[in-house]
Amino acid sequence: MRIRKLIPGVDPELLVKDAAKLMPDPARRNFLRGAAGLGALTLLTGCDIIDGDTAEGVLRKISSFNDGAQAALFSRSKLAPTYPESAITRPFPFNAYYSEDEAPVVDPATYRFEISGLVDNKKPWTLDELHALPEVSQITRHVCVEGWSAIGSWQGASLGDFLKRIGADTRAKYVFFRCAEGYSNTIDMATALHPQTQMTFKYDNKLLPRAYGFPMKIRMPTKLGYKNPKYVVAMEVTNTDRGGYWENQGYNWFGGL
Ligand SMILES: Nc1nc2c(c(=O)[nH]1)N[C@H]1C(S)=C(S)[C@@H](COP(=O)(O)O)O[C@H]1N2
Ligand SMILES: [Mo]
Repeated sequence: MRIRKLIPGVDPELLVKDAAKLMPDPARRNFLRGAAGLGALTLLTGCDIIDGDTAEGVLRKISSFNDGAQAALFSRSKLAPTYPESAITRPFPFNAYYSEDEAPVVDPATYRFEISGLVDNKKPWTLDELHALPEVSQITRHVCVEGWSAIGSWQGASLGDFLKRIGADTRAKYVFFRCAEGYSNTIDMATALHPQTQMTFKYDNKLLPRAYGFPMKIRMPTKLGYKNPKYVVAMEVTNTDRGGYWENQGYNWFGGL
């Protein structure tokens, strides 16, 4: 533990409170809130809070500590809960950083799913080719950080199987997705290979409506809503973190549930 000096102009109590909010597990959160102070923060995160760090820098260190902790705890075999048809939320809510009438319109005839990076076969995929992949289905809960959640029914193909089919290097660290309107996400390879991670073409057994991401979204019931990209047009398998729309604005990178 090496705290040499407090950050000038920053109230240590407020900093600890902010840090507590970023903690993934309640026990640690409470420990921090329980007046343990900056020393406890260093103890818990192993972050060396040194002279000259800004408050933001400290919070960023804790956030990346969380990413690491969450990634270490993430189990490829632990499944998100599934639900019966009767539990489906109707109508399913729309969410994006714009209103529903501004959602991108993708032409199915000219659509190509572009593949790049650490992959043997980079051939772009047409929608018909994607629809011919073996179908998997899930009824799972989508959780949005804006304070709502909803149970939906999604059908598509297993992303893990697809990655193996195209000869992706599954030892690579990340998979990056780019969307029609410029939204994006980078996810960790363990989540990409998770058995419930789905390249989704249908909602409730019908083609994905425009609002829900036509022609393809990536559905990850182990991740928060903002990590589930809609209108996906390109994928890159990479060892470089390409960030994401909300991640770049400070949302937790791992975004696990
Ligand atoms: N391309 C794209 N994907 C996106 C978003 C977006 O704005 N653009 N918003 C994310 C957020 S914050 C949420 S909660 C879900 C909402 O998905 P839904 O409209 O199917 O409920 O999409 C996620 N994926
Ligand atoms: Mo969200």
